[in-house]
Amino acid sequence: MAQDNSNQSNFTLSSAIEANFDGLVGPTHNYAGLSFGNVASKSNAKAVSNPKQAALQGLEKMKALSDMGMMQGIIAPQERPDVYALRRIGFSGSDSKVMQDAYKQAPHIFLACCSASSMWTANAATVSASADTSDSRVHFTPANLTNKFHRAIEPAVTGNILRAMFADESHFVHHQHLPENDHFGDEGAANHTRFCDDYGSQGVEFFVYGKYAFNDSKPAPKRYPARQTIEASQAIARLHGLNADRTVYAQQNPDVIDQGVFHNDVIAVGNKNVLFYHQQAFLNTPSVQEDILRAYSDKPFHFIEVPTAKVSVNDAVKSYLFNTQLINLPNGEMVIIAPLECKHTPSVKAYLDWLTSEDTPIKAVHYFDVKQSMQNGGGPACLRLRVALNAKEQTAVNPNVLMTDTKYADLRNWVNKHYRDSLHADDLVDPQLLDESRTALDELTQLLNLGSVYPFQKK
Ligand code: SUG
Repeated sequence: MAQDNSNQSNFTLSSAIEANFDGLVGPTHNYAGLSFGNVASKSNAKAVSNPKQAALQGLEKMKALSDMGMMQGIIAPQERPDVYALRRIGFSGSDSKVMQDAYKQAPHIFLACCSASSMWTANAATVSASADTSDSRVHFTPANLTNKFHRAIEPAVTGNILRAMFADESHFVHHQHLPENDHFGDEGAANHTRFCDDYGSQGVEFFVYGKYAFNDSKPAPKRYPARQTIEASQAIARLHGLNADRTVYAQQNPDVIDQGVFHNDVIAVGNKNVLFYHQQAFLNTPSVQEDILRAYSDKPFHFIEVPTAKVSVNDAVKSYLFNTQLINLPNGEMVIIAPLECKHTPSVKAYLDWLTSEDTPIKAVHYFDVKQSMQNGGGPACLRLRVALNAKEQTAVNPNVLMTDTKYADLRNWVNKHYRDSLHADDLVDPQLLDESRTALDELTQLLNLGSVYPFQKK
């Protein structure tokens, strides 16, 4: 497979856009029930997965957005099983002995080290547009994902991959992830939204947190964990040099966290001057609206609130109505990229039909099958990291990570060549799977021209 330097994408360079960088599903995609508080992950624990189908479903969505004229990028998966994490906690010997011993002695830890969870790149990092930052560069901070062990092993390699994609220091700044402690629990862009008139002008950055790390008197969920702290959100805003007048913090409603809304992007999504959210999303909706309007200088803004009477929190979580991508097509039309589950949930389908037939900024819904990811609680919005880029920044992105017709064909071939079409938790201990994954990733780094980003390449 040759490197693709041609620009055959349907995306044409324009003044400023918001690009989507989707996580490519890794070869160990499986259902291990690792995410307490994430209903789908828990209820599909031990199901047999299909990594090949998962990766192809993700590629289909990327290609479709690229065909709509959107700038679409690809974020490489991580190396799994993570034998380095297992060595760090005392397993030793050959890679295969490390895996066998961990599987026998600490099966849950072993499974955590096998997760392909880096596919959900909304959790890869928080990204601030250059129009919002004090040094007029795009800032990236990988999420530390401290709440879940299987995710907390992602940030270092995420940082390597992002630096290889956005290497030009005159445009891009990469911070280290926040300190690895619940105090600074950070889940990245899943709890962050940007509002703007157009993608190139200064916007409002909106951070949603689940709890205060240091204030017991504030409300917090009782059943499931709040993964994001306000302390983490404030640290990101400081690191990125955001203007305090254009930064808004809002607390998620702890009651919906307790109903399975483990990230804000499961209950709200924003784009341009639109916030689409459920009536129960925030702890104090009137003050959220007031704060956004003030930061947005009282310019026209659309709050589209979905009432509980039309869509219950349960249906929203089941269908992932809000884990949709709200995007502006090159012709300016705002559309929703939704999972098929929205079409199959009657209350949600009825709501979306109503929404797009009324005089609202949202004009159409496009449905996609991303079921393999959905079964682990990851919808279309979880699978992508948004990066607003002006014209110069667009040309500074590593061109090999962008979707083109050739890249799509190459990646499909790559998946078909290296991925299994069935994987059960017991298969993960097969040393052959580690070899297969490393061979696949080594080839992928050439295809995406990433250099050496994985520990196995740095030996
Ligand atoms: O962190 N699921 C992921 C889903 C992440 C969704 N991302 C956003 N909402 N942005 C999580 O809970 C499940 C893995 C397993 O159980 O095998 C998992 O990690």
